[in-house]
Amino acid sequence: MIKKCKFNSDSEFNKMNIEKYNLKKPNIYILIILLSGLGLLSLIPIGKSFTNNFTSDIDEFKELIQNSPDECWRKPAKIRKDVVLYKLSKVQELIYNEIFEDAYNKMLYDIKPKLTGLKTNEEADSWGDGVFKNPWIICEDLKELFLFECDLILSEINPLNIYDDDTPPTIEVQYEGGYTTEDVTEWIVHIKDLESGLKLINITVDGEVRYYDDQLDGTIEVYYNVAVPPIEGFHVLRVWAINNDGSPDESFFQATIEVQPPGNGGGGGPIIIG
Ligand SMILES: [Ca+2]
Ligand SMILES: [Ca+2]
Repeated sequence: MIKKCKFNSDSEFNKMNIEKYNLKKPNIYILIILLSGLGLLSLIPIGKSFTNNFTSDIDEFKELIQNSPDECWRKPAKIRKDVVLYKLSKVQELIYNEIFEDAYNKMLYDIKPKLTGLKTNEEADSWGDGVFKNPWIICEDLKELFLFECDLILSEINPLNIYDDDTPPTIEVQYEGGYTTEDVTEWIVHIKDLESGLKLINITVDGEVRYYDDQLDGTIEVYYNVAVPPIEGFHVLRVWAINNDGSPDESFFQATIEVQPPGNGGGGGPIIIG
C-alpha cells in the first residue's frame, strides 16, 4: 500500500531556530510511505532549485565607464576612470583565479561606493553608515546606472551563490517493531547531506527533545535510535535538519505511530503520517 501526504509547513515546529539560522522558506516534501513489513519511509524533494548563472560581463561594464561623459565625473575624470578600470581588471583577475570572496569584497567595499555613493550590498543592506561621502560620480542618472551594474556583478560573484548547495538534507525513518505496548521498539532515523554535510538536527517525540545537535560541523551522515514510548495512544516523531551551507536549506519529517494495548494488532500498523 502506498500513501502520499504533504508535510504541514505551517507547523510552529522550531520556528525560533528557523529565524536564528535565517533560513529560506521550508521545502515541501512528498512522503511516500511503504507500509511493508519494514515500514520504510522515504522522502522525495520537490520545489525550488537554484541554478547559478555566472554571466557577469565586466568588460562591458568597463566600456560603459570608459564611454560615460566626463562631466558626470568628479575631476580629474580621466584619472578617476583609469583607476576604476584598473580596479575592475583586478576583480576580473580574482574571478579568473576563483578567489570570489576577494573579488566580491573589492566590488562591495572599494568600487561600488565610489561609483554610486552607497555603502550597500546587492540586497541594499548597508555596511558602515551606508553612505560614501564623496562619490566620484556626480550625475544622479549615471549613479543609478552604475548601481544597477554593480549590484548585478555583486550578486553574480557572491561566494554564497557560487558555492550554494541547493539540496536540503535527506531524512529516512525506518521502524521494525511491533505496535502494542509490549513490543514497540525504536525509530531508526537516518539523516544525510552529501554536498555540504549537516549543521544541525533536532529530533522530538511528542514535543520533547530527544536529540539536539548543533555541533555537526559538516558531518555527512548520522543515525539516531529513537525509542517509541511504550504507552497506549498516538506518538509523534518530528525530525528537523539543516545543511552546512552558507545559505542553509532545511528538511522536516514527521511520523505518527499508534500504540495499542497488549495482545492487540500483532504488528502491521498503523503508522500515520502528517
Ligand atoms: Ca545538499
Ligand atoms: Ca543552499
